[in-house]
Amino acid sequence: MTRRTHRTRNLVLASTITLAAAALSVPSAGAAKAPGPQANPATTTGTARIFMVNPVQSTGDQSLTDDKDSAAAVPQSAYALAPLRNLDGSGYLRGTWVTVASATGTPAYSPSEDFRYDRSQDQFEQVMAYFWVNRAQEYLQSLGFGSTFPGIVKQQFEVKVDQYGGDNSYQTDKPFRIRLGKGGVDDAEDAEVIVHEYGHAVHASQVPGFGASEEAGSIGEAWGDYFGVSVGLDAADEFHWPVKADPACPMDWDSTSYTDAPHCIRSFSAGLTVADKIGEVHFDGQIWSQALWEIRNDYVGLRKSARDWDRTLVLSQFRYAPDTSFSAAAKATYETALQQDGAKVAKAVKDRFAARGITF
Ligand SMILES: [Ca+2]
Ligand SMILES: [Ca+2]
Ligand SMILES: [Ca+2]
Ligand SMILES: [Zn+2]
Repeated sequence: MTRRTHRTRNLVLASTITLAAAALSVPSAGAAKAPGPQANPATTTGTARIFMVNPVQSTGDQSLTDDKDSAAAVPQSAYALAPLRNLDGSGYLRGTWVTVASATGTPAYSPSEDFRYDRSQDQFEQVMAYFWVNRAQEYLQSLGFGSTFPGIVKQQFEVKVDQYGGDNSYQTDKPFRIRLGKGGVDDAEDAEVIVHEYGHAVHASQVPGFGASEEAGSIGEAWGDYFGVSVGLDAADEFHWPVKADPACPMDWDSTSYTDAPHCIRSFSAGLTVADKIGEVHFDGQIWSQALWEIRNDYVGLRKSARDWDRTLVLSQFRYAPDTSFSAAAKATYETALQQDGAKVAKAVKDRFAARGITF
């Protein structure tokens, strides 16, 4: 079954989201020996030319537009070269954690594993999809998922780029797969869209059938937005990429097609509480994502780190019921924070949820 989309305007789908049981069982802890990006001797590392998350975030230029997918619409300075890891050596975008299974246009192919394209070329989106799904999996592993803790989507993940004509992306969990659309700005030109969709697979991997209530669906959308932002900021930090837009902004580039500047598909500071719910998962998700973002900042302020929070948050998600309520999920998150990180940050977790009207 399909899992809807990151678009706020799909209001009608709010109460109809269901998820089939995930085909994947969670691998047992200890399946991998070392956390973090793993140098698998059976794989090769290539070179990718990618956006530094997305061109609005990295340049700060809110006036950038798609301009019919033209190469000239985005400055060269918005691109960076980065290692493309865990490739299978075939010269195609196939690897341990992701495979670009089919795509609009000729599949990217480089015997020397050197994948440099511009945004007007279909292969650019293919490279972005490979890089960012691999990166998201590496990020989870760097937090201990797949070593200290159970693995999450720890398998080859299939991405189809631009096959879907609308300005929409979606994720399915039988098998795990995302499709990235080509409406407006090509969805795979924005890392935060790619990782958002992969975020749905994270939930489905952790809790088969997750998303079976409106509030669970809202948590899924919120997590996707938060995960996209967090994975992007982690990469920006590692590679010293500029972040010249509000870091708390998901999908700055994709949303240039359908929002006013400053472009963000949704907000982590909307100030919504449960009293403002409208029964639409993307909108209502902003209640949850604001808490996630504020807790992240609290962790940093309390001498923990964003990575500590992300580890605790993901760990807590194993404890969410498929049809969880905000309240039950917040309680599970609080209890996980208390176990993992101590009373001081756990209190911050409780307080930030309470400020959104989520109590337990
Ligand atoms: Ca493109
Ligand atoms: Ca788009
Ligand atoms: Ca962003
Ligand atoms: Zn979504």
